[in-house]
Amino acid sequence: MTCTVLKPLQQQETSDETKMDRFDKLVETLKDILGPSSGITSDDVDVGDLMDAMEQYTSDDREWCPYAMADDSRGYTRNLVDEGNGKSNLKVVTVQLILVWSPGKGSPIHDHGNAHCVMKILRGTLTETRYDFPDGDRNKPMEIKSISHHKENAVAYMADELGVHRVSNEGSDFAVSLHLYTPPNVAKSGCHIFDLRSGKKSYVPKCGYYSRYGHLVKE
Ligand code: 2CO
Ligand code: FE2
Repeated sequence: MTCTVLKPLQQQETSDETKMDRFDKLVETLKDILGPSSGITSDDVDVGDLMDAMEQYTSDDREWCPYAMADDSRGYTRNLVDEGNGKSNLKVVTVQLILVWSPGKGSPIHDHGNAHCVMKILRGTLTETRYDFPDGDRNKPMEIKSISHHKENAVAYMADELGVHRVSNEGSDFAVSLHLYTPPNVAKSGCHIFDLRSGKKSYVPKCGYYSRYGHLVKE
């Protein structure tokens, strides 16, 4: 198995197929939990069940490494793990991504397209800074609402009701996280990013993927 996020010495081949399957099982479980959801609105999703399933998984880098493509020329890479159909309909109701965060870098301040975002830290620590949605008419710096440090194996939730956020990796090595979005509005229609100093909002029509199912696409 090749893995770009870990240094060669940190990589270990494993012949333990049961262990190798645990991450993929989590991805399937998360998709199954969303089975009865309509996929049209985000109202009928039990976020608690999704968070519980993520809590129960203990990160093992050998399991998720094939998806985790690192590129320190970028703030972070977005790697598609699953575009899921719920078990009871054929509509895509969720997208699961592995994000690889370059040391000392982070995302712009962004919204989440009126969808649920559940995130689990697979490696390292991520810093999340939340802000209120800026008042559209006023040109003024965005105010920090909270700063959290999410450690390895922690699970966090974000949605537009809670404001907007920036996620960054203040550590000295790559950090990795699993993100589930439902409905997959950002994948379909993009998101907005916000300027810290003015609160000015810009539309980003496509939040591309760096890899899909373990294959580089560098969108
Ligand atoms: N929402 C960001 C993205 O999908 C990652 S920050 O965590 O919500 O690119
Ligand atoms: Fe986000």
